[in-house]
Amino acid sequence: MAMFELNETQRQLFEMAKDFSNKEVWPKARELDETAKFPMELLKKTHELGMLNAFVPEEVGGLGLGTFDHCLISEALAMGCAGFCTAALANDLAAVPVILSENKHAWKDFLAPMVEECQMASYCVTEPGAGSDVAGIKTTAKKSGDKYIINGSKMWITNAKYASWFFVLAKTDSSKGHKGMSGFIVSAKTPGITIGRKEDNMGQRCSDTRGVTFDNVEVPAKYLLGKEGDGFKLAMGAFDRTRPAVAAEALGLSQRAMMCAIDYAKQRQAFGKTISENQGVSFIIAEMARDIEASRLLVWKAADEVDAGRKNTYYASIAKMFAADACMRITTDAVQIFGGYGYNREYPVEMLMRDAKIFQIYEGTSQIQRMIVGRMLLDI
Ligand code: CS8
Ligand code: FAD
Repeated sequence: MAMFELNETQRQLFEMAKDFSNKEVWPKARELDETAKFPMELLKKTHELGMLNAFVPEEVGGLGLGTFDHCLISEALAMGCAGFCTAALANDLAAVPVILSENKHAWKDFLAPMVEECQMASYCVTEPGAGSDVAGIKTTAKKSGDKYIINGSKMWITNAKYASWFFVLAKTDSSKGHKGMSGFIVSAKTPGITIGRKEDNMGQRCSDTRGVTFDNVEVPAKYLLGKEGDGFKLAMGAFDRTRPAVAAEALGLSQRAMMCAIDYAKQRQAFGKTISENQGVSFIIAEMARDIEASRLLVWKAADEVDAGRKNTYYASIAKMFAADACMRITTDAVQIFGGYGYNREYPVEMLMRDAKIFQIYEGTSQIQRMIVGRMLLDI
């Protein structure tokens, strides 16, 4: 692809996704925020349009979309509602380690059905005592004949109540640190799984976040992903593909916040003219546009690198940290442009600002992205 231009198919995909998002998602965003209701109907429509679970490989009937195309979908969906977009993206996060593992049993039994019907999935890595430090997890998986027995607690798991299956990272050999970790695909119907209460989050309130407990959960050995010890790298490898998509999600939300700010600035009167006529206000909007354009180029670069088969960890972290931090700044500035009305729930920008915050926390905090890039540049 030409680095600065979409091809015709990508342009059509982006336009279709934006059209759906503007017409069907954005009008429901406030209600989803107020009710915190899981957006199942919208997810079903997204599935019908072929934009949910689009990562599923062609070999098992999916579209097998690459990360770049996926980022276009994420940007567009997040312009409608970031919580809804997170629910959709969490499916991909769960699916990527399964795809990377090339476990064909898992592809057939768990990925193929996601093409047929609108099924959800979860990525279970974080625990109450370990988030940034993935190597610090405590969940164990012990081999017993042709099964593994999983015990432990996961925390902050997106889609947990609605998931048909979970990607679970667990320790198969506690003496080996990250090299003793393994990844499993676990059916949500397996006895011993307890799903916790829905967490009452600041933003993206329609997204479903819960704790998940595994108490002697038996998993057939054929659902071990890769070999024992491959889990940490599969869990990290997923981020190389999903951090660009999360950055694209932040970009979409930023875009919506700028659109709201421009509309408002052009109609709000103060001192006998619209506030947009003040250079002080136009500079805020110009800086929003600058950061949106830069975020998009970083997302495209990070996605293009991994689609081209090159290691993109560095670019994925740069894109994620930049787009997340930019989104927080842009949504905060959008509230500023709305003045007192920005601080009030009758207008949408306070919701956008709350929705933005999580981008600096999940999929690796903004500090962790800096740590990854810093380590690579400084060889530490
Ligand atoms: O722990 C790592 C990290 O990334 N921490 C952040 C955790 C995180 O991002 N969690 C997100 C959870 S999911 C979520 O929030 C979902 S939000 C809802 C859905 C949203 C929509 C999608 C770390 C800090 C980078 C790793 O630190 P260390 O423990 O110090 O490990 P390292 O020494 O760096 O690496 C150990 C080995 O792993 C290999 N590695 C590291 N990164 C990668 C990637 N691909 C493949 N392999 C990787 N990216 C590394 O090479 C080391 O291998 P060795 O062979 O042992 O040398
Ligand atoms: P901690 O790791 O305790 O960090 C606390 C603070 O310390 C942060 O500011 C962090 O940046 C800082 N810090 C930690 N270590 C360092 C360091 N070395 N250098 C500098 N600063 C540091 N996880 C999943 O597995 N699956 C999901 O689907 C999922 N969805 C989520 C949805 C939501 C709404 C939320 C809130 C979280 C979700 N998470 C999920 C978990 C998320 O990835 C973690 O919350 C995140 O990685 C941070 O981990 P922590 O909360 O344990 O914070």
